[in-house]
Amino acid sequence: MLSFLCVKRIVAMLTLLTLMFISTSRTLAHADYVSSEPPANGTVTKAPERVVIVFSQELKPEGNIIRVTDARGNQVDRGDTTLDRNDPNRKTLVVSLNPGLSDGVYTVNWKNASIDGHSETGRFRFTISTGATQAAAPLPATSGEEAPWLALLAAGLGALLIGWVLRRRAVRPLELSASRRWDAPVGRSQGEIVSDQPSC
Ligand SMILES: [Cu+2]
Repeated sequence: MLSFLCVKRIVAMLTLLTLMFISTSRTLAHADYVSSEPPANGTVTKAPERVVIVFSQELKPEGNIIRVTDARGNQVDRGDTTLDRNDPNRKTLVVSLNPGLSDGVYTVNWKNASIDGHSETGRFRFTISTGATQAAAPLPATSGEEAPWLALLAAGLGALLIGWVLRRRAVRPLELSASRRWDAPVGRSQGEIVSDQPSC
């Protein structure tokens, strides 16, 4: 049976939890990066004409910027960052790029202005690789004198690594069982403490 005091406690607890939930969801509600085209850390095989970034929250029409630079730091976007008109939810930014960008790594820096007044910044990279770069990529063959030393060095390092891995494997089962043994009672005792408390 629930006493009057008990009901009061439950109501207070629920109110507190609700307030906590509301405050957390508010602070978490920024316009964060969700996805982009080209994707972050992705490689495209054709020079893109624009960079599109989707965020988690509606953005203001002003105060957003996407800046795209090449490996030397030169700006390659056209400075025309806008809300993407194709997105009725106003969560998408778009900027156009100089035509015919060459193969390489590009950096995207962005700053947005969320409808809630918050501003977030971030950056990511993408790579353009049309195949022209790949043809130039193969490393020059090592000379006949260097190769044996390199092979010996690699073999030595490999042996060391294998030895280390084998030793780790021999030790690990003990570590694991020990940690399991320690983990289980802790979890159980915490549960006991909670359930041992008088219900009100
Ligand atoms: Cu916010």
